[in-house]
Amino acid sequence: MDYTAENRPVVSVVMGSDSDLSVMKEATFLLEEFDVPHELVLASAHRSPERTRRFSEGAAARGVKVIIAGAGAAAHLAGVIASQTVLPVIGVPIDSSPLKGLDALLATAQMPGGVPVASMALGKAGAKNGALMAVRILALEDPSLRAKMEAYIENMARGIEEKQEKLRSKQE
Ligand code: RP5
Repeated sequence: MDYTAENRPVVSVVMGSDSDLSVMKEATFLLEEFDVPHELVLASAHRSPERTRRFSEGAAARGVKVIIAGAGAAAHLAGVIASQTVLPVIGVPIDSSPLKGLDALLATAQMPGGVPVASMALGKAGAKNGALMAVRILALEDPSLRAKMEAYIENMARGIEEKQEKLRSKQE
């Protein structure tokens, strides 16, 4: 990612391991679709705590407005980041463990009172919704982004109408 002023990331997509990329790229695809400048960051709450701390404490000063953090297993990444920044943190639990993500889901959702993490669904749907949630937050202060989100929602509804039409014509 190019860190020039006009291209500074406003969303950080953070993941605990490069093995999470196949899930978290769903978030970056959507941010690209909405033309939201973003960055992809590797930081592990357990394996690189110092790097995670530096990222969390420095993100707001770099112009980042929303953080999406995906991790699997004992997924502390989103919570640890949320404890070290005032930015909104969206957690994406990843189904990368023998417990198939139940561990990550609970670790992401069950934050103690005082340190909020907005937990998404497990896996790719969660990564996708994490990006959409970030766009909705940014759209509060950005009318052009709000218009894009409205168009996205209308387009989704149109897709259902079209699929319904296809189903109907197959049944005839
Ligand atoms: C977590 O442990 C990561 O977020 C990943 O989902 C999981 C496994 O990591 P690797 O052993 O594949 O690097 O910290």
